Amino acid sequence: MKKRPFLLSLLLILACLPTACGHTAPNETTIKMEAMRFQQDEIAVTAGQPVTLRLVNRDDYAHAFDLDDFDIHLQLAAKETAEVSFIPTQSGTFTFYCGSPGHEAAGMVGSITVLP
Ligand SMILES: [Cu+2]
Repeated sequence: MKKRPFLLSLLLILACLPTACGHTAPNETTIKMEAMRFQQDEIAVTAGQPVTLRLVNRDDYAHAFDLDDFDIHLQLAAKETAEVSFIPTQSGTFTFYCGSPGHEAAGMVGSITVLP
């Protein structure tokens, strides 16, 4: 009996973790660009739900974020942050990359999976 309040609060904390607490909007994902890499290179979102991608360029040179399948093309100057919002309608796995010359070949690629 004594353990119940503890368990209950633990459950509440766990239930709170994913999105419910409102610190971060659902489906908002931050992708940091650093040292010629996307630090988050595997992203999963849900079809039909609005998604906001927040791109943070931490390098001292420009990067780009290109997601051809959704016609998203962002240019980020050194140390710049940009956001893009869209609603993915088709499920599948799509590739994003940095369109700056040579960056994709150097490893600036990732994938976004849209779950049905
Ligand atoms: Cu780049």
